[in-house]
Amino acid sequence: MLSEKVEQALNKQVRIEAESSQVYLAMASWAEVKGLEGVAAFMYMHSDEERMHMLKLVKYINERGGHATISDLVAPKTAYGSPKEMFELLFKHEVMVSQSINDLVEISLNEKDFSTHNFLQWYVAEQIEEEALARTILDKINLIGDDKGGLYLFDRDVKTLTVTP
Ligand code: OFO
Repeated sequence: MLSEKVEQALNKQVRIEAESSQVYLAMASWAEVKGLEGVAAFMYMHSDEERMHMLKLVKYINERGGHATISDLVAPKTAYGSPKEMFELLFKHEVMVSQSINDLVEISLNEKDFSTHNFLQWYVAEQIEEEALARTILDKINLIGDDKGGLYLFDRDVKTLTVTP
């Protein structure tokens, strides 16, 4: 059985993962409209992954006798000044998600909920990957600068960059 504190914190994470999915979806749509097909494909795929992160939490909460609640979400930004600005936001977003997972791990330990602590290790590992990927992409974007040819090649190759869901 989940304590109220852990249940609340897990439900907060359900919302954050759902918002992440929306953040990536908004980025996918913007990139598609701007003709960045590869970036759009990457973002659509990532949006699906975030939904999977959310569902995994929903199932876990309900399995442990809690109730996963689905709430309304904060609307994501829908336009960006440049691909660079978009990827900077993505990186910041993932750092925020990591922080939230870390807080959750701390709560599970304080509540002596070792099952939840164990369950969360998957998210801890996932965030290491996601942050590293976001940083790699940002480095590439910074290297490209204003070079249109570089952006074309980046768009072609970014589809191959992925994290394991
Ligand atoms: Fe990209 O964050 Fe989920 O876990």
